[in-house]
Amino acid sequence: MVYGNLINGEWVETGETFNNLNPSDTNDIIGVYSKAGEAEVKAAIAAAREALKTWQYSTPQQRFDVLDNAGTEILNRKAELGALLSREEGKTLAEGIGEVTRAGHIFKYFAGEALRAHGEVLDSVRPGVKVEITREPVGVVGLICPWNFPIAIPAWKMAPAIAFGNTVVCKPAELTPGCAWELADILNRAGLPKGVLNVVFARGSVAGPLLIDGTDAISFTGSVPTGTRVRDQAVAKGKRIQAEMGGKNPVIVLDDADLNVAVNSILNSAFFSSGHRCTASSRIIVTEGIADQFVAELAKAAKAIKVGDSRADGVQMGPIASQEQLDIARDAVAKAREDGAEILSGGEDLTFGTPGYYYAPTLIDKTTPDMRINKDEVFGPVASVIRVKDLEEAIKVANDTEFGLSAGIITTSLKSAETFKRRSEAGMVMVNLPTAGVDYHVPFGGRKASSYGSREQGAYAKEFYTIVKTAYTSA
Ligand code: UN1
Repeated sequence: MVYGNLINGEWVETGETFNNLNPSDTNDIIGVYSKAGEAEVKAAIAAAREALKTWQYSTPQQRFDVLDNAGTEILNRKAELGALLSREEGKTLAEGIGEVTRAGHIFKYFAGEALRAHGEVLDSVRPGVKVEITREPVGVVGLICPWNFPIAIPAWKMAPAIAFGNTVVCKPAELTPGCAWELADILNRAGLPKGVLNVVFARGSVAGPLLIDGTDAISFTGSVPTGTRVRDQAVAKGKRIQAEMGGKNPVIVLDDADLNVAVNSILNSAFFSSGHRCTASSRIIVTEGIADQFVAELAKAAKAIKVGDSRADGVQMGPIASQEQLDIARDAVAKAREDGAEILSGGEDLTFGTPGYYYAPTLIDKTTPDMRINKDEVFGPVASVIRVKDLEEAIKVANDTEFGLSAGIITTSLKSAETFKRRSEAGMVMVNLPTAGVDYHVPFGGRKASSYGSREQGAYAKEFYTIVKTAYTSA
């Protein structure tokens, strides 16, 4: 069977295919997918444009029902979909099931959001005149999704788009088409009229320009270079754009930190999911008093992480998702070595009897803020330690980056935590928690080069997926 592209409610095949490979064992072909070209992307945009004519006036009940049905099916199938996710992306089975659960909850949340009141009514400054502020759909939205959250990210873009009456053309990541296909199938059977959701497995270089041209808004999550290009092209054409890009997320560990909290939260956000999170902790900024003890404990814990086939029992970290990402991790570690840093754990490939992209959780010590390892995003299981004198220096180093997505502090001092929350230049700040692993009902997004446009998720999603109308009535 070849998995097709969803265009106008039909599964469309093109003759050209690509394979979905398991990064734990590249001999394992998970599925064969039909590659969309220019004609299919254009057809998908046309179908979405046509469907918008009626879907924009659909009732909240219709939208609720579709999203609620989809959420229910996703939650019912979480073990099966979680296994698919783990097999195609490489995160562990538990992480895969967790992500599918999150996707199910996102659909349930936005089902409710379709019913909630989003407008306002005011008296005009003129007598007898009423002002209504309503929110209308933006139109056809283009969703460009990354491979690292193959179900949650498409979910948190599709669900609000549909909840607010938009129609959609989604371009999933080429590396992880499996979950995107399942999501398309689930929504297609959940009661969506044809053309409201279209999913095309096209190359970014093909789909990107067509989506920017043909849609009314683009929601992008991915790398900084691609996101910046998409943003600039969209802005030049006057299109609404939101882009979630990279991070070089700092976490500060102060002398008064609870050592267990520090080790466990950094273990989680630096190494779990193989570091494939834009919210991953990558710069660990530690004050001198606790540095030696903390670094020794963290290195011990990093070495003890059980790496292996993503779906095997007891595995805590799966492979890296692709050869390209593996090369980026190797290269970043090589540069750190060249720059004089010290590798405390990992820094090498691992083998487990299958051809997979296995790399050891890598902790690098004796780094300085200006080293390349502290500037460039690795997007792999690699974190570096920067030692500092005090909170003041820690905050300065934490903010000394072009990025500003997530930032954390581990401390038992209320005063230090409050100071950090106020002065951090990140969009999301975490106290005594991992920098990754965010809730679905609150805004997600960063500052500086990490993000552009309005926030995703929670009630803030409506800022992107609706457009405001101000209506005056004199009766
Ligand atoms: C999380 O930390 O749970 O691509 C979510 C990413 C982010 C999502 C992170 N947009 O990694």
